[in-house]
Amino acid sequence: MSSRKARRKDSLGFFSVLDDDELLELFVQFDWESLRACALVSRYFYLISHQEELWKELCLAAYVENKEANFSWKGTWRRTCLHRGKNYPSYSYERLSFPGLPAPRLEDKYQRATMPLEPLSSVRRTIDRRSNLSMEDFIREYETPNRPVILCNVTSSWKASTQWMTGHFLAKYGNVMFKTNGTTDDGHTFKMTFQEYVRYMRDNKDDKPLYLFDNKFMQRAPDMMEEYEVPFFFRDDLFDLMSDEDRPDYRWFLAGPARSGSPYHQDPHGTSAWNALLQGRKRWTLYPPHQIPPGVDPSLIDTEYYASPDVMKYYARVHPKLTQEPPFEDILEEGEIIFVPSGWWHQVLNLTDTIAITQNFCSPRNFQHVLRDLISKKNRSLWSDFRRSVQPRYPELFASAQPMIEAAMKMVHPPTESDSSSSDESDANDTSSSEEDDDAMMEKEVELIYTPDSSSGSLMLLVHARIDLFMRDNTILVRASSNYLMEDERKGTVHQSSSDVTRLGRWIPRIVQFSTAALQCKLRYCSHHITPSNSLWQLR
Ligand SMILES: O=C(O)CCC(=O)C(=O)O
Ligand SMILES: [Fe+2]
Repeated sequence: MSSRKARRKDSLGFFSVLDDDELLELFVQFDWESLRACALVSRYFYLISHQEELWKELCLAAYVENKEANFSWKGTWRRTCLHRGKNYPSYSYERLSFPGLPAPRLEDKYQRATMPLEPLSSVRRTIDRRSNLSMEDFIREYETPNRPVILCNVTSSWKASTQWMTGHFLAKYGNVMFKTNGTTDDGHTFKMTFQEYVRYMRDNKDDKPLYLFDNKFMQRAPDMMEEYEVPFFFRDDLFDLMSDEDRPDYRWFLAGPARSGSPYHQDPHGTSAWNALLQGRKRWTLYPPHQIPPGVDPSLIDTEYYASPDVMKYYARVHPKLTQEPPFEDILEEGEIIFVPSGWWHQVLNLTDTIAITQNFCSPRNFQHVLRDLISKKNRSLWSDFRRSVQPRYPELFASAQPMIEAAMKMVHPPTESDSSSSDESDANDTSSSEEDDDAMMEKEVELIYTPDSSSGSLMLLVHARIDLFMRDNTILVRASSNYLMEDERKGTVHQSSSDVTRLGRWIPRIVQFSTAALQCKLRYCSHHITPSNSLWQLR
């Protein structure tokens, strides 16, 4: 065994059969007390249990109960989480590093969080950039042929162009809660005030920073609606004929620090979009609809909105090895607007702190793309609501799209012998669904137990953790629970915790291989009054 492997095994014990990604998926099951305790097991446990993404998950989950309003950023996700605990003694220490310890995945994450962005901050610009474009020219040269373009000198009359810089914006909207792209444990969007978000933007060390991404900003900050306007190129929007409740989400306020961004995706419902940048710089990469970008997993396109790696993962792993045709690429500068045509794949990396506003729309030019998408995605209520609202006003658009509508319908519902007709009316009324049978939980498949060796010192942390695996439909579910007892000055204290059933998958087969053995894991515990750097001398 190579010495690197041996060192890893020595520090991880039985857990060394799991690779770093698998360990992270396991550790994400723990509550904050377990995760904090794990740092004292060994050097490798320390490294894993200090991963910010684990603490980020815990933070987002914690603020469900706390109604999110009290969120206060403390410089790292770990500190933010721990310092909200009532009994946690607050002391600070330097985070340890173990240069000799091989932890390839964790090192990759660190590399993504720290790699300089300068080399990505200039690019051969391959998207047209136009000033003073007329509506006619925009339609003829870009919208009808479905080609991207960057528009200059459009936002200068907006209040937002001078007031939506973080400083100004903070003064006016600092106390407003905005939605982020984080999800809480109960499936809600994680929100925070702009003030806290700015503090987070300034000193986070994430490789995949939380992105402020709010489709309801106008409800909490209605003044913002007066501070920008839809550019005249994009005012034809057939979705405007639907009620606000019925139409799909279509406008977002976006703010994010360097390294945040949007992985490759195609915008929803076949719409086109415009994205106006009020502060900062964004690197855009686009591919036409038929060309699946490198890094996108074709097997996930139908089920995942982002079937692609995070933006920084893309730049660290995929970008250096690009062999296929280069994307259309450019850097959107402050005050510019990019037009993203229907169906185009696009990815965005924020190169600095950024503030932007974006809207999606359906005009007579991308109308057929939208229809095809609404029909093919089998979103029947949206399709029938759209048709009910738009057809009376634009009968000629529907008439000219009729052959396409019929062809798309046939693709979704190939006619069977018993079908005398396959009219779209019957499709719109079809309410059949494949609902999950929630009671179909099958029996437990495997139980893993690890217990400590009780001979390693007077201060002991006993950990008994249990991982239950379930099969439901074709998905493996995991439930982790742990209880432990600290024999220090808090003698007799028993903490119990259990995390929710979570959908996982990849690491299970590896565990199942040796599931028959009980896992023995030596834990040495030092009182939390001793800083980890003092205590770790005895750890492997
Ligand atoms: O991160 C960005 O600016 C791009 C956002 C985007 O593509 C979207 O909202 O669909
Ligand atoms: Fe998009």
